[in-house]
Amino acid sequence: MRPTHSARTGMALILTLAAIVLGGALALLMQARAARVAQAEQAELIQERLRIAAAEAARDALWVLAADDNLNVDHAGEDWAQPREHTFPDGLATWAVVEDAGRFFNWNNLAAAQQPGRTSRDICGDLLTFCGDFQALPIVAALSDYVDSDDTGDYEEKFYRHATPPLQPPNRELWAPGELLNVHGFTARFLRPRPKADSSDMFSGDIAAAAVVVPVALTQPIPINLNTASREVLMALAGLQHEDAVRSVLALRMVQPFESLGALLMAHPELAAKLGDSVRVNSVYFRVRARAALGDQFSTVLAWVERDFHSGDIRILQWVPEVG
Ligand SMILES: [Ca+2]
Ligand SMILES: [Ca+2]
Repeated sequence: MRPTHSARTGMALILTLAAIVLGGALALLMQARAARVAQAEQAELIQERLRIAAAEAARDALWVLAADDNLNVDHAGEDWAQPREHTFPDGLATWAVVEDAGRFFNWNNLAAAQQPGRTSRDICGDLLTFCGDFQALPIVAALSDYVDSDDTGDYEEKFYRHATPPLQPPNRELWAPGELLNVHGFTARFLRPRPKADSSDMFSGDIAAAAVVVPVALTQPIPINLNTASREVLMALAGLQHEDAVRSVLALRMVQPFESLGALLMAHPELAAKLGDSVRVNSVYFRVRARAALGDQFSTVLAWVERDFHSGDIRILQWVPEVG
C-alpha cells in the first residue's frame, strides 16, 4: 500500500524535528568545545603572565642584591636579604627571596681541592652528625668519589657497575640537588626537611636547610659566611670542641654583624686560627627563589648567581623556571 499524503507529511515532520534536535546538539557540542578552547587559552595566558611575573620578581630581587652598598660585609639585616612580596590589583601575587650560599654547606665542596687543616670531608661528616646522622662516613666517602675527578676510591665506577639501573659516577660537580639521589646512601627520606626540633639538642639540625648544591665548578670550597651560617654549619666548620666559641659568635652577630675576620680573631683567636680561609664575612654566590601565583596557578624560578666581589655585577649561573 502506498503511503497517504498525511503519512508522508508526518514522516517529513519527524525528519525535520530530528534534524533540528541533531543540529541543536551539534551547536551545543561546538559551544562546549569553544568554551574549553577559550578556557585553555585563558589558562595558558595566565601561565605565561605568571612565568613573566616570577622572572621579574627574581630580577627585581637581584637588582637589590647588585645595589648592596657594602660588598665587604653581608648579613641577614641587609636590604637584599629581606623577602619581597607584591600583590597586583587583579590578585596576582609575587614573592622573592635571596639567600647567600655562604650560609650553607655546599655539597660540591667535596669536588674542590681540599684546603689545609679541616677538609670539606671532615666538615661534611660533622654536619651530617649535627643533623642526626651518626653513620655519616660512608655517605661522605660515596659523595666524594661521585664528584671528585679521579677514579680512586671505594665508591667509584666499579661500585656502581651492578646497580639498577647501572650508572657511572660523573666525576664532576653536581648540577642539581636531584643528582644526590644517585649517590650511594642518599635517599629522598634522608634529604627531606625535618620539623624544627628542640634547639638545645645539638644533633637536631636539618640537613635540608643546612646544605645546598651550588652549581658551579670550584677550585676551592665556597667559604662559610660567619654572619649568615646556621649553628649546625658553624659547628660543623669548627668541630665540637669549639661549641662555646660558636655560641659566642652567634650571640655577638645578633648585636652587630662581623665586619671583618679581625673581630673574630680578637674575640676567639683559637677558633679564628682553626677556621682560616674556610670562613668569610661576605658572600660571592647567592640563590634567588621567586614565585608568582593567581588562584590555583603558579610559576616559580630558582636561580643561582655569582656576584662580582668588586663591582657587584651579577652573573647568572643557573636559572630554573617551573610552572604548576
Ligand atoms: Ca653587603
Ligand atoms: Ca671520582
